Amino acid sequence: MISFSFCIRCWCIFLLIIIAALFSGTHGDCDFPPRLQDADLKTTQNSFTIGTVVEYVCRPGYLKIPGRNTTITCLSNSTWSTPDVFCKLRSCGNPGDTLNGEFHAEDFNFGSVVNYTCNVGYNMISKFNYRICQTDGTWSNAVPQCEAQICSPPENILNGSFNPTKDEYYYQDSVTYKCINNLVLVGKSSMFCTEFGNWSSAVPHCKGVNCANPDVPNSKRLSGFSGPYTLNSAITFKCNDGFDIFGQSTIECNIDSQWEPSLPQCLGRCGSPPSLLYAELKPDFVDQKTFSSGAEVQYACLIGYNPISGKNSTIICHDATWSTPDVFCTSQICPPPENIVNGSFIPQKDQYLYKESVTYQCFNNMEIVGDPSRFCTATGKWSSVVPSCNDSSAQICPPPENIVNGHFIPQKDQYLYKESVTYQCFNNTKIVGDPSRFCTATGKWSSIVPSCNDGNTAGVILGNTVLMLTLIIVTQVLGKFF
Ligand SMILES: *[C@@H]1O[C@H](CO)[C@@H](O)[C@H](O)[C@H]1NC(C)=O
Ligand SMILES: *[C@@H]1O[C@H](CO)[C@@H](O)[C@H](O)[C@H]1NC(C)=O
Ligand SMILES: *[C@@H]1O[C@H](CO)[C@@H](O)[C@H](O)[C@H]1NC(C)=O
Ligand SMILES: *[C@@H]1O[C@H](CO)[C@@H](O)[C@H](O)[C@H]1NC(C)=O
Ligand SMILES: *[C@@H]1O[C@H](CO)[C@@H](O)[C@H](O)[C@H]1NC(C)=O
Ligand SMILES: *[C@@H]1O[C@H](CO)[C@@H](O)[C@H](O)[C@H]1NC(C)=O
Ligand SMILES: *[C@@H]1O[C@H](CO)[C@@H](O)[C@H](O)[C@H]1NC(C)=O
Ligand SMILES: *[C@@H]1O[C@H](CO)[C@@H](O)[C@H](O)[C@H]1NC(C)=O
Ligand SMILES: CC(=O)N[C@H]1CO[C@H](CO)[C@@H](O)[C@@H]1O
Repeated sequence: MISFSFCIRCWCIFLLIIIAALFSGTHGDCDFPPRLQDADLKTTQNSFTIGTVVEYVCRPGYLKIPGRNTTITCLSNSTWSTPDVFCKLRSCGNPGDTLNGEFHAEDFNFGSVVNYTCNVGYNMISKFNYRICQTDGTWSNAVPQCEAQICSPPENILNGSFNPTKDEYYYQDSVTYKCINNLVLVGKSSMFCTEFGNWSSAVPHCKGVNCANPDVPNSKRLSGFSGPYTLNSAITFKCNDGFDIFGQSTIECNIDSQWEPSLPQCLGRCGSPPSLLYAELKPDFVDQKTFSSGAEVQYACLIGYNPISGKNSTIICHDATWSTPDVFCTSQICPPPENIVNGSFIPQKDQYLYKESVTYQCFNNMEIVGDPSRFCTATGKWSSVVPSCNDSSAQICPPPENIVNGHFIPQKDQYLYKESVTYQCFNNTKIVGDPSRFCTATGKWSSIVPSCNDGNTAGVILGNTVLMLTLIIVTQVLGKFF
């Protein structure tokens, strides 16, 4: 019994001791030491009384920094002393350069991934394009390798070849094509292997270029006298004297075997423009002696001629020849002139051209008064004034003059137009002059008065003449004395 009760007592004391120990423990021990990022605790203890020293070891990939304290101590106020920095990341060092490439890294420490890239035109041929810094301080795998881009040989071309020829070409290798004979290479002659593994330009081709020997009449050549004319061959022409050039004087053979620009022409000059019937050159062109091909001259209708609408009054010189002119002037037209009473005109037409004339005539021998001729003028009017026919049937003549030793018959007070008288002589005298006279349209008698003469007439005349001369002499003699 006693032992049992003792045991109860023992338990109680033990519990008290435990409780006391617990109370004092919370006062005297340190908590579990702090976890460090780069180091592990090197102890299996669970309680840490004041004064306990625990040690750390650097984790894999970290190195202990020499001289640094790796321990911490449970201090008297039940806290741990502050740990030193005693680990550092393990460095793998420079991961190594690669040819034709470069790497990118933040550092070379444990866990770093260093990426490798190839320069333009180079490809990664290694399985891994990176290296990792491992815990043991070495880099994973080998340095990645870059290899130049490969181009397969370029195409062969007809009638040409390229250089150099190889089984394979690398980035920036170039080849140059050329053609056989005088063929012209069309396209870029040189190309290079690109970063993409294709060639920088399309394959050129060879082409025969041969321009025909051109013929430009009336010219001579200043250059390019003889062929063959291949790409960019040039010829310069000069026209002979008296010819003008039309087009470019220098032409070049193009890739299509055509001359470019097209052949020039040497065209002759024209002389004076032709004279036209009803037109004259406009004054601007009158003084010019020669005209180049293509020159145009204008005509104007002469006075009395009018331009025909829609007709061209211009002619053009082409290669020393004037174009055929239109009929572009038409004569001025006059309508038929006025009719007249007791007369008519000839010729009778519907219309009359400039300068055409008509002649008026009177019927029944009637006298025409005014100008019987009229012509069509430039203004379309008739010249002068309309003549008229004087109806002289009403015209009368007085009796004609009497004559010595004669008379006329019939004797009347007045005579009508065209009535006639006949003179007769008496006493054996003879009539001198036209014995017949008639009454004219003007009321006067036609011709002159006749006279009557006998055989003595000559003697009388002679006697009279002698008397006259005597008188003259006497008068002159008397004049001298007075
Ligand atoms: C490290 O520190 C502890 C106290 O925290 C000390 O007892 C010990 O001697 C030190 N060790 C060295 C190597 O300095
Ligand atoms: C415990 O003591 C140390 C050194 O005496 C001191 O640096 C630290 O601040 C103390 N900690 C507390 C919680 O009082
Ligand atoms: C390396 O490449 C990886 C994956 O592409 C990327 O996550 C990393 O940031 C790169 N590192 C550097 C230093 O460029
Ligand atoms: C270019 O080659 C083709 C095919 O071989 C041939 O028929 C042609 O005559 C050649 N051309 C010239 C100008 O040599
Ligand atoms: C080469 O290939 C690249 C990428 O595919 C393309 O952009 C380019 O146009 C090609 N060059 C030629 C000349 O074909
Ligand atoms: C008249 O003829 C000339 C020369 O043939 C030409 O150049 C011009 O254009 C023509 N004018 C008209 C109005 O038809
Ligand atoms: C002249 O004309 C008038 C009027 O028409 C006519 O009466 C007359 O007889 C004509 N005279 C002659 C001589 O014809
Ligand atoms: C016709 O003739 C007569 C006689 O000469 C003249 O008097 C008259 O004036 C004339 N008439 C005309 C219209 O000329
Ligand atoms: C026949 C006749 O008439 N005879 C005449 C001749 O001349 C004389 C004089 O002049 C007249 O007297 C006549 O009568």
